[in-house]
Amino acid sequence: MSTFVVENRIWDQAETLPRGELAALQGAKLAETVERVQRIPFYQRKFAEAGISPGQIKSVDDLQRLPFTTKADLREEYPLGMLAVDRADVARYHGSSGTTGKPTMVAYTRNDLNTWANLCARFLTGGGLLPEHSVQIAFGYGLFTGGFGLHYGVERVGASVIPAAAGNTPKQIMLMLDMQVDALVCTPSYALNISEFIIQNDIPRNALNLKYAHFGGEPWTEDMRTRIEDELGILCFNNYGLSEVIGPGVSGECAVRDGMHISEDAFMVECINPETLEPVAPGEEGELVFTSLCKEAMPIIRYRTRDIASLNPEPCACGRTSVRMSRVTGRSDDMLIIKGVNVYPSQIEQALLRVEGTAPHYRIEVDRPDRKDVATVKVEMTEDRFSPSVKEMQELKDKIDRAIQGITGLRMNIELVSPNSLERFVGKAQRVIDHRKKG
Ligand code: DLL
Repeated sequence: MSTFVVENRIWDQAETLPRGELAALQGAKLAETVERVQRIPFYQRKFAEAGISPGQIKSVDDLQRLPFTTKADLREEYPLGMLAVDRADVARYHGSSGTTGKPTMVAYTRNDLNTWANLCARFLTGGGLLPEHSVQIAFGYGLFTGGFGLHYGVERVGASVIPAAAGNTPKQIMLMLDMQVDALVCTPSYALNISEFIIQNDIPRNALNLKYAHFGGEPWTEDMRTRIEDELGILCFNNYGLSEVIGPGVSGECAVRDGMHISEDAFMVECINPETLEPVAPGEEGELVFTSLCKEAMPIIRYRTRDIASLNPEPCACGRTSVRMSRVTGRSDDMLIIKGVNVYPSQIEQALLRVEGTAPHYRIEVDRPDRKDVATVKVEMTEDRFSPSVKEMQELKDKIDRAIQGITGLRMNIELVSPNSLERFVGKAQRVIDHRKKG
């Protein structure tokens, strides 16, 4: 465990606004946003279809009268149908990491970039960043919002950036050692690779000066946090965001680390039942929906993220007044339905991390031979458990089988594979291969 202590620090006063003041501010900004989106033909149509005129939207209570926006809508408007400003006023473009086809392009004005840096500075400050720290950013720098988003957030705090970008793990570690880096920023799955490299190469942990890390960009579990914290002797913080909404900076953990504070002065959040589209109760899981309140270039109304999480409106010990979101348990489009049971890759991860002798590198393959779903989990053994004894291998498989069954209620085929045999990822991990036809 880390001996590093993160003191409770708050970046700006908007984080602690009394709820009443926040609602008034949100109402005013919502009305402005609704006016602004009238410059976008897509929203003109949507508002007309819903029979709403912008002047009718005056307070936060009117949010639910507005139409939803989906990923499919954004695809149809590719590349810049959702732009609410002249192209001359755009300062930067990014794109979301689409697994297939074209990315979804997003745009920022100068003011948007300023807002974004401020939002990233908030969660970074909440999670330990001080102006005297140096931060290694091992996210991709490119269309992906992770690299540049965090980069400007770190600079906004006044700390120094080492823009290492993703990949080349030996070099990452060389930099971390030589530059005595204080904090690491990357995806949790890439952090796992970095940690693995450090262990495999017998690099003494005290040669590193690393104190904490900010991970985001993909789902991860509490067990994964414990694992990385133990291996690297650091504190790990979770932060969340998506390009369509702004990028990283939508929410992040504070020193209490009990949920991610949503920057509600910049976004309104809802949590809905993805089937009925009705709000779920606080604490209940549902799909997160965000409405931007201060974006100029690409304001967005009620964006259905497909991310499944729950909201906690209880006040936090840190003094921030914002609603906190739980970890994202999965994206509704990553959810597997196996024999009629809903399973998220994060549940498998949780099970595997609880079985000694397995490395947290896994792949889930699903197929449907003879019209019956069959799920196979390929999991790497750790070096010390890799054994020629059939009996030991069988015992390990049985343990994994029981752990997965305990969490998902399902039996899956377990395939043990040798250490270091599964592909490693430097950005977002791809852990599921579904051979069944979708649809
Ligand atoms: O991943 C933005 C980001 C970059 C956030 C770096 C945090 C750090 P996209 O590429 O558009 O943007 O992917 C967004 O990634 O809808 C979630 O499904 C997932 N995601 C992002 N952060 C988390 C997280 C960036 N902390 C999609 N936990 C989102 C779980 C996350 N899932």
